[in-house]
Amino acid sequence: MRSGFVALAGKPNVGKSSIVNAVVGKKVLIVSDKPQTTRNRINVIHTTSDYQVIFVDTPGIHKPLYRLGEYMVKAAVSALKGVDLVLTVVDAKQGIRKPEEFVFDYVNQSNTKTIGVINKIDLVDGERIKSLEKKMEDGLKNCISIIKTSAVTGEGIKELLDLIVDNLPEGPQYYPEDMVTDRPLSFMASEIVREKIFHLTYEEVPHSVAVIVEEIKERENGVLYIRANIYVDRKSQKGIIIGNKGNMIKKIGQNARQEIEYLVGNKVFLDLHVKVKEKWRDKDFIILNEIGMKDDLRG
Ligand SMILES: Nc1nc2c(ncn2[C@@H]2O[C@H](COP(=O)(O)OP(=O)(O)OP(=O)(O)O)[C@@H](O)[C@H]2O)c(=O)[nH]1
Ligand SMILES: [Mg+2]
Repeated sequence: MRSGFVALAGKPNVGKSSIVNAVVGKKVLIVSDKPQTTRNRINVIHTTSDYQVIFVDTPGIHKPLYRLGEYMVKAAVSALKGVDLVLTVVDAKQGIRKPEEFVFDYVNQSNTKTIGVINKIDLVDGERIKSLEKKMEDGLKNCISIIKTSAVTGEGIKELLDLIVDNLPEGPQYYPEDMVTDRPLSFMASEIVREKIFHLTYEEVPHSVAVIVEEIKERENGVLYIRANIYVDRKSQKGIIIGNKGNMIKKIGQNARQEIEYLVGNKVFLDLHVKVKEKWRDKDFIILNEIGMKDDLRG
């Protein structure tokens, strides 16, 4: 059996989480069109009878403005060491400039072998892709190959997986074969709520939101009860999240509930509460850290 850990590295919004979802063939990680969607390291496990690939998804590497951002970049950079392979992802449309070179520097410093991934090729022409390939070859010192993908059309995704597996060492099955992520249900549910907020709100609002699941329990009628707090960092944002006559919170709740029901294969009652925690991104950003650690109350 081949097995190993494969970390994703790249600027925010290049499609790291989308690529992982495309490779494993199901939506495990949250995705949005806004940068800095992913805030924590999350392992996604893909097992067959021949191999086990553990994808280590990471926050986008950027120049942080808040302590939360510092934490995110630290989580991303530290994930590049001690893995078997790094996928260095760029967005074909955005190209390779200073922020990408900033990412390349971290990948080079990690001394881990890397596959360069040019993603979003559905958005550009062949000439552009060729020039990016050259820039990637020059910029990444331990680059073993470059591959072109579209996480949206699926182009190049199978080739990427084959290339990853070919470059993994022989090793044990680290996780049970039916395990998809190392994070508990409480974390995955909070992520789904946060994703819906990312999809429905704009500008600073999505970035000012943290979601923590406080309670999960199965009720006697078989419904899974989930209580979560949505934290915003300013009073005015509480009104935006609740919306006119509660329309926004209702929409967030409906969208998130449907997806959590699909995930757990059970009816869900989602009980959302909005709270203000002033400037949490600089003071209490650590709460984000805890959500992954909290016991999964359902077992
Ligand atoms: N057209 C196109 N869009 C893509 C592709 N891959 C991802 N996207 C879109 O790009 C946006 C960002 O995708 P994510 O997967 O959230 O990006 P990320 O790199 O994980 O971003 P962070 O978590 O913020 O670091 C989403 O709107 C995706 O739908 C692609 O191959 N083609
Ligand atoms: Mg992401």
